[in-house]
Amino acid sequence: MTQPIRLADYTPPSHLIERVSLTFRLAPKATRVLSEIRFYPNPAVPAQTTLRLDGEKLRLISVSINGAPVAAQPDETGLTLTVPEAPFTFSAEVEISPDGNTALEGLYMSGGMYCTQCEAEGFRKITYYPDRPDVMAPFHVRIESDLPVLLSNGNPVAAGPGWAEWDDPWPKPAYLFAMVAGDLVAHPDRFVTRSGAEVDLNIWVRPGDEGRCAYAMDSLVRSMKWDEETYGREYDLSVFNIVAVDDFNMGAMENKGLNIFNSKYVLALPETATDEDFARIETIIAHEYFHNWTGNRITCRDWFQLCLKEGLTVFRDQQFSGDMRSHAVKRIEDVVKLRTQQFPEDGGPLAHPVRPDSYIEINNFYTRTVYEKGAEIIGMLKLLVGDADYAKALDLYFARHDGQACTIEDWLRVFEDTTGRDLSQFARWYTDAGTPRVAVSEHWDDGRYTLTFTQKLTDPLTGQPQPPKVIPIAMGLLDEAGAEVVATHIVELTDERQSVSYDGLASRPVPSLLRGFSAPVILERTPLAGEHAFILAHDTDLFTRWEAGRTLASDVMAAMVMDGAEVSAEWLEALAALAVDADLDHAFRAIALRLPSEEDMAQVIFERGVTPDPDVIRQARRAMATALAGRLADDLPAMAAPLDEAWSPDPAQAGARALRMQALALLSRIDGGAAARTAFAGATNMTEEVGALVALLAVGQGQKALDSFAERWGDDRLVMDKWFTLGVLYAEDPVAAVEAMTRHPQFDWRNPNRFRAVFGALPANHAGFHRADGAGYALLADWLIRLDDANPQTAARMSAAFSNRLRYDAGRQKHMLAALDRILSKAGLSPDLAEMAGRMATERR
Ligand code: B3K
Ligand code: ZN
Repeated sequence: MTQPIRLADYTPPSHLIERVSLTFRLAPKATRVLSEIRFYPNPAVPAQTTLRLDGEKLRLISVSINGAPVAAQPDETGLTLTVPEAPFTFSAEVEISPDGNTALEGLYMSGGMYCTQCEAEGFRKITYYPDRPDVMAPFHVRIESDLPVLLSNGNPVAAGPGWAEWDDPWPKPAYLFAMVAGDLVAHPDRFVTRSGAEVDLNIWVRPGDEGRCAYAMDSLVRSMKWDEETYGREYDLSVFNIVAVDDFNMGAMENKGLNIFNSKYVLALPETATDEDFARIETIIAHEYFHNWTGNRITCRDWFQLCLKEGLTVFRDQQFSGDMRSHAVKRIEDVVKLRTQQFPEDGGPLAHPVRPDSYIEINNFYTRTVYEKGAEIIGMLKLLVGDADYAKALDLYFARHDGQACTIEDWLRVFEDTTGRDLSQFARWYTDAGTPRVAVSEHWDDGRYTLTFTQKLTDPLTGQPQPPKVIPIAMGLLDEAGAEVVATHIVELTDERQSVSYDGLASRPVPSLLRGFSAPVILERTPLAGEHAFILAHDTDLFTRWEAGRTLASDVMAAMVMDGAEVSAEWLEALAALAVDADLDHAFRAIALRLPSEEDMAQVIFERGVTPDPDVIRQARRAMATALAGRLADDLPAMAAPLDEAWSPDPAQAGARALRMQALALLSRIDGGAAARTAFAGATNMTEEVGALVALLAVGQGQKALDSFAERWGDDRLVMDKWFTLGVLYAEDPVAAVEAMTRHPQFDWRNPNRFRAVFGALPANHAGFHRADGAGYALLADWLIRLDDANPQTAARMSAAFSNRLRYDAGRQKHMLAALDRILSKAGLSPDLAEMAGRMATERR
């Protein structure tokens, strides 16, 4: 087993780099990479005469030091050299085969173009180098190829027939290196920074796709402007290039001046992309752009500090999307994602601190915890210090650390220096894994209302108790008429048990707790009868209103599943009132009408000490939807009627469409799918087309529509990914559906988008994946084993579907464990998948 890397073992680099010069002679099977690297001894450490360079899967042609050839013997992971004590120039020539690179890390080919992905440790598959983020250098790159478009980081300096040169003046770690060569066309634009610098913007795509870039470009321009206005950050090169590629392991990559994107997050037209796709494009474009400062100008000292750039950049993209759209709805969406994905991660075998202290494969730590919980920590910090000090601290962060590779300690010190606060207790959010639980009890006594909060913190992996954290609880109090008697304020919890009292109240108030989800915790509180419905109807905070509706729905579903209860009339009335409340924003009504997912319900029921039965959950959820549709029967036809405006990506219109699609889905529960069939036939954009299709599929009426969808969109790769997903997600038997999909002529399992379309949908079909006979688990294991040979990173990431094993009954657990054991016994298993499957298989209650 590969040995873990530990944060405690960090040592600074022996050598630093003054500048790097690279030449690429591109050929699919035999690309030559020539490097010239000017090293100097790191003044911060004792002088050393040994230099270790990382390098993997490279054919070494030659090495020289200061022009003199040296006989160097590489091993599996790199090269050790004896070097002078003074500065020296290291030169090497290596050969690599981008064509055979199916792992999509390093230099690889996608659809006839060359492209790169270096984060986290892909540069070592391009040439020998100290491939660690704390070694930063300016890069000069020459590309030789007959392909018409040759791109790298920084500014273009010169080009001729068959070659181009680029220069990136900003010192950067190798993980931000990028190079692209291909037959590409640009969707161009221009941006003038607030200090007057002109920037050429280009989105590069394959010929034919240039008409689908307008929304991504518009998002980029808005992001650039927003970062100037909100954080005072300007762009710092004369060009900013984005390239869309079809084969990509994740969403996108923030390489300096040359972002590389999964084409799914660039290309969009109303006919081919849903409103959700548009929103995701906006967010991801912003996220990668924002990395220019939070990630690139200020980077991480080592990969344990990944949340330094990711948590902060996610927080920034969430702020941006909130500013562009509705803050409340954005917050609700983010919290749903956090609770569905991050909370279970933080309570299961894959739990780790936001700043982990060890890893085997760093790619396995690009997790919800590092990203989304990392962003929650920034949000809490901002609430605790206030907006003005947050802005000051950020200014200090940029001024103090520009050009450096930093740690979480550096980040927190900036806030301590700005505010004078001691953040040592707050720092536990970075070092301690697990979702805190906060039990709330209350006492009413003649005008005095007291709330007592008790923190319950346990290490999810060891079961040991943890010391209390700093937890900001945003709250207010309402009177019985729904008027706010105490406005929103922050109660800062620091002790294990802490009380807060409010005096002089005329009557017992209703508390509105954790407004805006001010901390990523689980509140444990027994509400008084009718309280959720009251908050849902009256609270001034939209998040808390939604939360009350969500809790009410979970309670109803749990009672149906656990005690065979009926759909509750209280819930129906409360939700129906909200559904037709014209004072509320459409997007909010749409999201409030969404029922908790089957997966969410499995977790809720498990937490109540009962083993979830996926089939029973599915039945209960359907019964609730049908009852809600019945209650709203008179209103649904009008709510589901087409919009009479020309399509626009505008958030208000997208919100109206979302509500319409919710209504259509409910309507199909009671009209046999009639309205959805009409909507599908008449759809003029992808949101309506998919929305109507989903409404039909969810009631078992969608097969014909699904077939006609494939006929219509057979030539469109991104749209066909949706078809592959929907065919599995809504199948009564997704195992059979997946088997059929994998035999489809367009099923290309090496393409991560296509693989994810099918095998991401399988576990998302909760009752189907968790079939009692284990066939869902076995099928996923078969394909992960196959994918692992080609693409370990994506195989490892998708294996997390097995992480909730202990939630289920003994039979399912046995089948899941068998699937994991089969993965673990595969000959030649990658360290990536071995680490993930190993952690999941060894989990004990
Ligand atoms: N920084 C990249 C993620 C790289 C993942 C490497 N396995 C994208 C992002 O977070 O912006
Ligand atoms: Zn990022």
